[in-house]
Amino acid sequence: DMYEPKPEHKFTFGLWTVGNIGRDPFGEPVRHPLSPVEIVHLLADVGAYGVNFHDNDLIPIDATPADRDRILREFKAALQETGLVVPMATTNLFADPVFKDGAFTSNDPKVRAYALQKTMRAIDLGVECGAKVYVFWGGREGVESDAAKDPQEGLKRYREVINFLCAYVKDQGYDLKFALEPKPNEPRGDIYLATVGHALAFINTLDHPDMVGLNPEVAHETMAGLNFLHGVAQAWDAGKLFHIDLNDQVIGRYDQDFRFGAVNLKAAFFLVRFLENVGYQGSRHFDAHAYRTEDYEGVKTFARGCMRTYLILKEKARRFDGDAEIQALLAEITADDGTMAPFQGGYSRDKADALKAHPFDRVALGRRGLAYERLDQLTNELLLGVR
Ligand code: ASC
Ligand code: MN
Ligand code: MN
Ligand code: MN
Repeated sequence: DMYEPKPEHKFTFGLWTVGNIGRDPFGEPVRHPLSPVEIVHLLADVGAYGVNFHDNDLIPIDATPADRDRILREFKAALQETGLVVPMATTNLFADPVFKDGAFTSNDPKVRAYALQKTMRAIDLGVECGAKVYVFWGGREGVESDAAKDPQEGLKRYREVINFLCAYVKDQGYDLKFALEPKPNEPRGDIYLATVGHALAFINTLDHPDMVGLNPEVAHETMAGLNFLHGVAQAWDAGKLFHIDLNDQVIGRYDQDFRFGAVNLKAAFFLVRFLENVGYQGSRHFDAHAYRTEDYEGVKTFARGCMRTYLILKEKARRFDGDAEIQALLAEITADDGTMAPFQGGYSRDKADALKAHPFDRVALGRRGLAYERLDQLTNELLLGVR
């Protein structure tokens, strides 16, 4: 089976993804909770490469030190047994009531200090399990009312904590990079660092910008109404695509975290093609969960579906790039007769003067049809399996 997941594909899932019990704001859980060890075995069963976690997916927030040691021992034994690895870890800074007004950006300095303590401990735990990337999803960092918090103050607090934690990682000698995960809203009315673009600009204001990159999520940029591929491309261009959260989402709906490819197959296709063609080496992490209608058989179908769709789209990308008609169209669209070479590249005064004096046939340039309709239809037909 050419669509079978293999370790080199670097497919990972969070403990919280296949472990999602289907609670929502209107309804109780529909699946019984699985232990971390059971989740590791489920993921091994479906062919995943790795498993990621929030600190409290693994160790309950109120665990005793003895609980912690036992759980960690059992979890590591399951990793040993299955060969799964832990490429990424993160902190749960959103579920407990203490974080109702944010963690790093809470108005309460005690909450901010507690969040910092919790994150240092969670970093230690993640590194102990082998994580090389540490994700920051600030789900509660924001407001419902702008009367409550000055957004400049929120950003200042955020920056101070990320700077502190970068210094902590260096001081500990950890081999660990940070990845900020933007989201525009939900669970807060408005969340700080709402999109990839916001986060990229913020990184440049940090003490150690080299240590900090992005973990863009399909659903989150889509919730903001944005083109996910464009955000990913800009993160890649900036050398900041440290990790990626794959799933799917309908614009304008609640935070759905659907199976990869469940909504917008064409967008998923161009995303996979991008990741494969630029040579992205990081995890293909699925931050998604099965529909609330599913039992654990359905959860396995969901997880297998995420990986299988990725691999099918990867094969489609190979065909797109090898399709003579599509490639001929692309060559035609980007054709260059070389006459503009004197005006390209960096600035010189001579070049500027020559370009200012050059006559263009504006009307002829504007009359040219670009055949994007044909290109897009060919793309659809390739995806629909008739070419
Ligand atoms: C994460 C992450 C998210 C959130 C969410 C928690 O670590 O990437 O999008 O937490 O999945 O439910
Ligand atoms: Mn999400
Ligand atoms: Mn995510
Ligand atoms: Mn999520």
